[in-house]
Amino acid sequence: MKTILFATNNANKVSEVRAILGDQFKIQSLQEAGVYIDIPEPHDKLEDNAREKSRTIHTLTGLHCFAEDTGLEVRALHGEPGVRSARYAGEQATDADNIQKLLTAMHGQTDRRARFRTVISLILDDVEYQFEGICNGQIAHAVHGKNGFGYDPIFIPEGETRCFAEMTASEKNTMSHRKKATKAFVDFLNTSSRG
Ligand code: ITT
Repeated sequence: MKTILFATNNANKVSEVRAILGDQFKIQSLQEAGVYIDIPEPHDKLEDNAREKSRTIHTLTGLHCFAEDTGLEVRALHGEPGVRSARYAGEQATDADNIQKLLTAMHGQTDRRARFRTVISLILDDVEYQFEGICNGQIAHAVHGKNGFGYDPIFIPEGETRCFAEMTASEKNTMSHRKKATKAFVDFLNTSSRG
């Protein structure tokens, strides 16, 4: 299995995972597979939403595929926005709306600890496998940088002074939640000789 379908409508995720994987596996996007659907995310756990996305696309296409769900979990907000990260400021919220809502919620807060958590759900021969990646860090007091996507302008990973959005894509890809989850997923594919 050299080609695997990535069940996401987020083009930023596709380019990050492609860059992380290099030429080890060929990632096919939903667009390339001719699949145009709004994948449901109805659950209150990243694990369940990731599974919902991969199963939906596997049922539709019959192909080996994987999906991921990612959330930004903020300690002082009891894990919010978490699984609701994409819709934090409303169903049609933009990245800027979500960031603004989070900065407002964190106003005056001294405990700025947060983490990104990614759960990948892989379906191979009708069996599901999950892989997790966590990146600890802090919520900045204001937006910084123009790279990346989502909450990258306000997330400072542990051991860094810059936000993800101030880093190059390859710098982010050395330390991100997505990098860690993708590495676990690739190690599994390689060790189970499915590559
Ligand atoms: P799919 O469900 O189609 O994969 P999505 O954009 O809806 O795409 P998620 O539900 O996983 O994906 O996204 C949760 C939110 O977290 C969304 O607002 C993203 O922009 C944000 N996000 C995900 N990964 C991120 C990253 O690496 N850096 C910053 N923000 C990220």
